[in-house]
Amino acid sequence: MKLLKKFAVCLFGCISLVGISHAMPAKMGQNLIVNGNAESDGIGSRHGADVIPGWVTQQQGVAVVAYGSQAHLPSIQHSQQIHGGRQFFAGGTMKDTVLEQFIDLSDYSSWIDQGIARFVASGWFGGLLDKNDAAGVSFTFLNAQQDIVSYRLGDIDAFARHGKTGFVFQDLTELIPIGATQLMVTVGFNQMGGDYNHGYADNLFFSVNVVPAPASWVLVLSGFLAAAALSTQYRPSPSQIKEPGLVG
Ligand SMILES: [Ca+2]
Repeated sequence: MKLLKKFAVCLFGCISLVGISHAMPAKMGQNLIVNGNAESDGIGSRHGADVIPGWVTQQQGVAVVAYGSQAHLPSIQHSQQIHGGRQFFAGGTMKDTVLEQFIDLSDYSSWIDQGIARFVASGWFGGLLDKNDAAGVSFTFLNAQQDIVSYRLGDIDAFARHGKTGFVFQDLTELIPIGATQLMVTVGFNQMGGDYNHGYADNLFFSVNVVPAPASWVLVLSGFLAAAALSTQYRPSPSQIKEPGLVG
């Protein structure tokens, strides 16, 4: 009888939580960055693109480059290591270039304003051999008063890449500041020398989740010890990647 009672309580809890999850925005947990993977057009050139879907290109210098398009650039093998698809972003022909994108967070206000919304941000950041050109991304949260809280990933220099051409993964999970209504995503490419900006970026990712993740709650209530594993299904951390996007 006791067991039946416990089961009924658990079932009620699960049904309630499923009900909550249904009320959540459809994109909860999904990547909200448009064209964060540089795959939304077929440019694939070393030169700057006039238009990159999803992004405002402040100096029109940022290039969408095809993996393996030139011998010294990141290869198809690099792409296979990081699931990079056909193309990546490069700083291009301008010394310092920027991509910018705004993401509306108002669909998530109920959770953000309770302090229970967290974000997961990640990306692959790279460069060429011993050149210190680097790309980094700032995630800047804005509220109605334009007060800002900012986080940054990337800026991987040649030392961090062991002097190899390729990409290094970085990720970050934090609570979204209470009151945030908008996110500004700014990708900066900084050239340190030479005649081409070899700061690279690919697979830029930003998602919103609730703390703790509803799926984990259901599993905990159901008594499954696997809950912890499921709730950390986001992305591998750098320490889990043996050779993070760097080929010989
Ligand atoms: Ca890509």
